[in-house]
Amino acid sequence: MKKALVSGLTGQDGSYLSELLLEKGYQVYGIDRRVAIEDAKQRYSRIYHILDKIKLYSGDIQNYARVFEITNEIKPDECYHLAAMSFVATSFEDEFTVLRTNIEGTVNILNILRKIAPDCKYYFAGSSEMFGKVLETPQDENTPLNPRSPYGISKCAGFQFTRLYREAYNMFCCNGILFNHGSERRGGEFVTRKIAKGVAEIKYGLRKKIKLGNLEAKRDWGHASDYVRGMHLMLQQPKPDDYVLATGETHTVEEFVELSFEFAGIKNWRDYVEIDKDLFRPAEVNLLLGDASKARRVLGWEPKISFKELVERMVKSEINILDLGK
Ligand code: G4F
Repeated sequence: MKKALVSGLTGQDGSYLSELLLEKGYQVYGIDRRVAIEDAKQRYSRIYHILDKIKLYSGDIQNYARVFEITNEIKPDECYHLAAMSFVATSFEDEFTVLRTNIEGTVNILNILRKIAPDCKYYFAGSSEMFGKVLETPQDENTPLNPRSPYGISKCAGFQFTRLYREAYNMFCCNGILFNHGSERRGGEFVTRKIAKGVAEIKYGLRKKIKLGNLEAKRDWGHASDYVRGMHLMLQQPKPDDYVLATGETHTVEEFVELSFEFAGIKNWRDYVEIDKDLFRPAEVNLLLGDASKARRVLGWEPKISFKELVERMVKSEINILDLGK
């Protein structure tokens, strides 16, 4: 039985990846940062259905000694490093937490693997946010990095460290460069979930408006369940490498809003959306559009869920939650 260690297992991607690894017969271990929420159903909402099949170790990736202990006990065959402070807007407010979690946390894991599990295959969750103010379109593995947020800068550092460990220590280290991906399990602060939830609440008369920032930004949005398949495939190749995962389509935030209202059966969406200047970022990434040809060619990866289906699933899921609560 292969052993996989997943940091960030309780998050959106971690939950889909764990399901996939369990299906494939892996033993799945997670590093779980303690937070002061006592209700396990709420805390582990995304993984509650698989909690008895995985093993969670309490720890923080910023704590070298603890991660060393955990890794030493498991001796994983594969390590998927997903844990991060992943919300771009907050990264402008609290740069220091981003640096510690996203850079120091990543170097901790890499350094520990080098010392006690050098044959472990390693995946780093790189991000299209690293392309920032894009220098070419579409973006692929050769597009220069040009980040525009503390989060983007931190991901560039993690990306470069991952490459460095591959080249300097001959370790099996891969970078995924993942474009935006949402799902029914997306965190509430990201724009897709915020819109889907807001639209469902408007439908049920629970609120009148959704406050949003920049509606013109363009993103390449896929479904997280497709992207975790790509992560796993990267670690099954004969050689480590870096891969873009993206749909190859870009849509504005406005299109996401418009379609969400349409799926909820509400007309005249503009009547329900208020633009809030405070939700604009000090520096915005205006356009992301990925070219995943390499992943298609080498990994045989391709996304199955379209933009339209992603929006439909997210809106319907929020409507269902409210239906169940009635
Ligand atoms: O949903 P977002 O917060 O995602 P963002 O910034 O693109 O980052 C996500 O994708 C990255 C991959 O490129 C990941 F690495 C990262 O961890 C995260 O998953 O914002 C999307 C767009 C932005 O342009 C933002 O300015 O939506 C715009 N937006 C407009 N109104 C808003 C809002 N974003 C949020 N979160 N909330 C708003 O009210």
